[in-house]
Amino acid sequence: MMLNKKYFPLVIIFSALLFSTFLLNGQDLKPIDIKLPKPMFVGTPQNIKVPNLEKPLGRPRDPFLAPVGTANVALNKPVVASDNYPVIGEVEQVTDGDKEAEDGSYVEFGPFLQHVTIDLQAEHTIFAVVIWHYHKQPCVYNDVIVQISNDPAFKKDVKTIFNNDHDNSAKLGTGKDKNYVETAEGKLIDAGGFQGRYVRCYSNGNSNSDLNHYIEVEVYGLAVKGE
Ligand SMILES: [Ca+2]
Ligand SMILES: [Ca+2]
Repeated sequence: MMLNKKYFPLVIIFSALLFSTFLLNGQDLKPIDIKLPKPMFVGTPQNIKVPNLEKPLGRPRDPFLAPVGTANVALNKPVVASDNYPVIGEVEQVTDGDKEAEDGSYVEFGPFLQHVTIDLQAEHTIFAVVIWHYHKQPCVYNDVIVQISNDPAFKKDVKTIFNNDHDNSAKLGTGKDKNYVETAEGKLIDAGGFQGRYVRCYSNGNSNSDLNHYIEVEVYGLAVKGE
């Protein structure tokens, strides 16, 4: 059967949508390209007893759109940690590009509230931060707080883009974000296009132990023009 001619414009529009980038507010947007590590478990864990836990999506996360050219600007960038002597691994592993769950691919920091700070080495407009704490077994990290600043000490000009510290035990303000189960997908946090040179991530132990882990942190952004 021949396609009726009146449908041709629809076919053209549909094809254009499929093969073009998306356009929003005059900016070309494209899904950011996140390379995922091999998953170590499937399905929804039922045995994690944590309040205010986000219901797993049950399917892959939707693509995240950001301006064309947005890339992981944290790769191989310097990292400093509140715990200078990791129990296992090295602080550099936070940005070394290895996101696999195997032993040897994570850095383990001591108990209580700890943080890592990534220096992007220039101010960037940041659209998303993706965090893999640990994904060998399902677990939930406590007091996950993610901030952006131009101040390496995070004393001023601080934008908090994620905070699930519901009881303000970290004393950085009460957070309204949900607890979540770690998976190979990592946790994607919408950074809202805030600008800054430093990204800091907090945690305070997890549902399996009181230790803090990082496999990788990616920061999807664009360098601020003129730098
Ligand atoms: Ca890594
Ligand atoms: Ca808390």
